[in-house]
Amino acid sequence: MRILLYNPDNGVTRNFMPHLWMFLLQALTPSEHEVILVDGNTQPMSDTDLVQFALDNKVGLVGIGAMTRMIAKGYRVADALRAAGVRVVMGGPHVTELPDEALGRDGGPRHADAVALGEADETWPQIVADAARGELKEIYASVDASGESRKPTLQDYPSIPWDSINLEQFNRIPKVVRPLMRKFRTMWETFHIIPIESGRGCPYGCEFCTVTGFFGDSIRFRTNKSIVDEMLLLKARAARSDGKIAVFFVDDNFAINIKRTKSLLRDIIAADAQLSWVAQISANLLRDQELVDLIADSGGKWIFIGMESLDPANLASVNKNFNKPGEYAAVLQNLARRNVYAITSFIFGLDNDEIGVADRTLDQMRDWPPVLPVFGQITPFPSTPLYARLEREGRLTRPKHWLEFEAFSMAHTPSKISIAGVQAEVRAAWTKSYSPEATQRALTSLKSEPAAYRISHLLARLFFRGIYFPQKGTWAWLKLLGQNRKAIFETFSDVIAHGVGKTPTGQAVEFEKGARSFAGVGDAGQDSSS
Ligand code: B12
Ligand code: SF4
Repeated sequence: MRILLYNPDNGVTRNFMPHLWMFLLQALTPSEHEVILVDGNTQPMSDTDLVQFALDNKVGLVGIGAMTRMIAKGYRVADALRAAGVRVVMGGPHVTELPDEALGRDGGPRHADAVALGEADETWPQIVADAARGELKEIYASVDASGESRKPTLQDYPSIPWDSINLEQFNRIPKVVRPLMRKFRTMWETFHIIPIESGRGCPYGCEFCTVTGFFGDSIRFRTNKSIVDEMLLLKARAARSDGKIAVFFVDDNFAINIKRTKSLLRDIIAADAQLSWVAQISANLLRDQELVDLIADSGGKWIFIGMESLDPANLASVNKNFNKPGEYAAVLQNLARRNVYAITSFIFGLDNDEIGVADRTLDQMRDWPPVLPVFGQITPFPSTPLYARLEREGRLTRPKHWLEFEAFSMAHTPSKISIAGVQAEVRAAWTKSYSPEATQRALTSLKSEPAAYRISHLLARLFFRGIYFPQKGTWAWLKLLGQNRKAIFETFSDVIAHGVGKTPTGQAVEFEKGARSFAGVGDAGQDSSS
């Protein structure tokens, strides 16, 4: 049987990396079946085109996985496929939270032949076998002999064949630029950001989050070896191609068990498996100096920190008071000391927010090393404690907001500010954080660092701006580059003067293995990794 795994886009927000679930399910598919991957973010297709694609390729089963944001498109595509006689199974967080909606048991139309609830590592082979026999059931859930929900241990995690998977659709280097990259032998003809998970589960239970409900509060880890092997495969692939590969550890809190994380990072270093990586880690765990050293030495470049708010009352209101805004400056300095920087994520519209929250947040950030801030507004996702509370309080204005998706548009009434007020604050925060002046300030603060870090910030800032202000087409990009010409000119002048990997005072840095591998300078930092 030929299986199509499809990840819908929503036409508004784009993902910068492929979704792990597709590669994971592909790796878990028995070898007699063939799997095709289509990500709507990288291969946008209309519903009709996708149906034609499925029919042309004689697809026997389509698997659709979607976050809440993409579900409306997911349902539309599923409807079109089913109307053409193609069977559809849906999985992922949204249908797990609302299976009745997908199966048309809530009074609405039916969208899927079957749904996979929760983690599908164990149920997927069963779904495929049932579909091949023409005996697809409606609901698949992983349960033990007594009917209790069972979570995969991750101890027997499949090996994802990263060395042979066709990643062409996920290359981040625009097609028009690739010939130039080839001609000048830059080794940047391809650039892939690859998702790797090292564990699942989060015990914190923040009010707005679906993770504790979905993955559970007990944490499960893969073995260090299986993660290191995956990185070695990717590293070998990057070396074979004229391109780069970076890794996004998609764990919700990569350092939730610091001892385990340190042991993993030590193993990555010992195996020489370093690739540049990004991970999500909460600020409270980044006080640990040795952890930060290991992060840097193992290739860590950016740490995503869910700060949410700088107001302790807001944090308490969403059960996230393990975040301590008072320690952020020190934590960020500790990271920057090793040239590791933070992507800081904020949510506006929390119950204690008032007009001016954007400026108040940006004012506090001025003392920090340069960060990549992202701003959103609080969104009640189905099955979260937040959704239940707002429903009880009669504050949901669009209770099924996902069926009428609008980016950056609220679905409930905030307490001390209007919906329009929150949206204006989010806009102001993005505008001010990614203005050419803000980018120039960020790069100036890095002037004693090697140009590699300034290039990394410059590029990241140009792309991150696009999360809120989508930059579509060559003209939009040329305009953006023109607006930031001063920062671009200064960065490239620095490259010409000192090279990419040297500080203005001449210290050499091996970017991929962390800032402290100074060639020709005392190697004081290496001890933490042994
Ligand atoms: C990485 C990640 C991202 C990446 C992008 C996604 C990507 N390319 O991987 C980034 C950082 C860009 C991102 C952004 C956002 N994200 Co996000 N993200 C994640 C994260 C941390 C990991 C996803 C992952 O790979 N998990 C591991 C895989 C193996 O798990 P999985 O995807 O759930 O798949 C398993 C099952 O669900 C199932 N399955 C999944 N699909 C399918 C399909 C079929 C057919 C079957 C049978 C089974 C199946 O099988 C898999 C194996 O068991 C999750 C949290 C989490 N731990 O999952 C949040 C999460 C998915 N994100 C979330 C949110 C809210 C967002 C944002 C809206 C945040 C924001 N406010 O901006 C944005 C939206 C992005 C957009 N494009 O619009 C929510 C989604 C909640 C929901 N109900 O939709 C999650 C769950 C986190 C949370 N706090 O609740 N995200
Ligand atoms: S927001 Fe982060 S820390 Fe809080 S429950 Fe979700 S994954 Fe855990």
